[in-house]
Amino acid sequence: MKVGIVMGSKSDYPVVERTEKILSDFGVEFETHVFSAHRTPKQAADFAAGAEAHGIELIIAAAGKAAHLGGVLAAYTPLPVIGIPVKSSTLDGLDSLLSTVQMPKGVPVATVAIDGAENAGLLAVQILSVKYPELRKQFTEYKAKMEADIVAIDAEFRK
Ligand code: RP5
Repeated sequence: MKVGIVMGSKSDYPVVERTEKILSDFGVEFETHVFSAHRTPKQAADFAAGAEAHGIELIIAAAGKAAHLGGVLAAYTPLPVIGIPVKSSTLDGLDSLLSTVQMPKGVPVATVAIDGAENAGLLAVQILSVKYPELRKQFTEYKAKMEADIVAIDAEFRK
């Protein structure tokens, strides 16, 4: 199982490395690229068109400003695409969010929150877990731990 991560610029990496950490924690292999929908559109399109043949099962696209990367990659592949709108401009990421999420019907990009890097990784794990039962088990354990941690914090307030 392999995830392809694409960011529009090296400057997006502080966000993307949080997605990489989640995938690593779940033992999901990934490869990370820098392709821009505007600066290197040919490379972006070629990557998306060839991703399935290279064993990639899902793509995560992180971009800011006029963030068309997720949509362009989704246009060239049947694989599911998760978009991370990156906060990288004076508009606080609202520009990136709208550019990523407002896809025309027929070409969805599953968009997480602005800078929602961890949720992008977790959503990738959930999607892949439909095919890989061991991932589903890990994700179920992750949720149980999250619940137990919050229950323990609540109990702290009652001491
Ligand atoms: C977008 O523009 C990138 O995804 C990045 O979020 C933003 C700024 O890019 P740089 O000017 O830092 O390369 O295309």
